[in-house]
Amino acid sequence: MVKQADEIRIENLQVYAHHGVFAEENEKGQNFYINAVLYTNIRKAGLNDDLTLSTHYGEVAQFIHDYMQNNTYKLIETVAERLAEAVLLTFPLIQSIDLEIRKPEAPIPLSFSSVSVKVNRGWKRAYVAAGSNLGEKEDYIRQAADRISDHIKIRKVRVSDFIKTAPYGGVEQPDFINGALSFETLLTPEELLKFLQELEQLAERKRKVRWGPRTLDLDILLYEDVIMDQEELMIPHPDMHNRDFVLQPLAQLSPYLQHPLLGKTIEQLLTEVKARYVIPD
Ligand code: A4P
Ligand code: MG
Repeated sequence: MVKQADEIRIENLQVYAHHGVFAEENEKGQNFYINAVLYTNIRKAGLNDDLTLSTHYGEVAQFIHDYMQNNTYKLIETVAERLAEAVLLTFPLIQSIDLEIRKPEAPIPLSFSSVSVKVNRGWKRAYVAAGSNLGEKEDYIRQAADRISDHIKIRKVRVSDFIKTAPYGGVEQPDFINGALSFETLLTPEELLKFLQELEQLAERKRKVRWGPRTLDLDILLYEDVIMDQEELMIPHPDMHNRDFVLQPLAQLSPYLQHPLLGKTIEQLLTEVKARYVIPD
């Protein structure tokens, strides 16, 4: 994904609102001050002098103001989290946001100028592999792709062609249908895994399959340049570079995408895997 380096800034926006842990704060209210940096691309708007090609800072400021007044939370952490998400879902040209919520009148019986929280949130690009070797294989993958597209925190979904592949890994089982997806998401890697596992459960439950080949396997291949090494979630997927049934559909979507650990493009990795399959005369 192209990193958006341009910024639109809103500084010290004052909002009288009712967030706080204490009942008195919720009843009486107090002043909050908001700093927001909106990361976006303003070149087209700048060259054409056209506001419709950018994000109207007045609308964003009003949105932040109204959101803070129309909702009441105990924690400014929650204000920051929910508000950042609401801004990103409402203004599509904003790729990410730094959002700081300051509370200079917080009920602390000490001398201080302000307390605050600051978050950075944004749309992240993720790549997912899909496989099925039971029942209406293609339907399972197609249905999962539809559910992924329908998720409110997922956008710009691209789906590869589906390919028929021989089983890999030594277990004797039916042929697979495989495909790949790319999208942008506000979900963290852990949240994305949980969502994909729910989709797997949904596919399996329908068929009441207790064991045997899987109706649906959804694996996270890549998530931005994130490298994670936990048993329940490894990113990049540890075996993706050895699997032509993963690399081929992925290369169709993003041939020049780089594997963040191996430093090679998907196309290069696919060429290498294919070369290994060539049987010498
Ligand atoms: N897990 C760790 N990292 C990840 C990640 N990046 N994405 C953990 C998803 N899950 C990840 O997965 C087991 C555990 O891996 C999860 O609890 C998760 O926390 P699973 O899908 O529940 O179980 P599984 O399917 O037995 O494991 P896995 O690793 O998905 O299986 P494989 O290795 O992908 O094997 N041949 C062809 N031609 N096409 C295929 O699609 N698929 C398999 C499945 C075998 N042969 C195949 C194909
Ligand atoms: Mg899996």
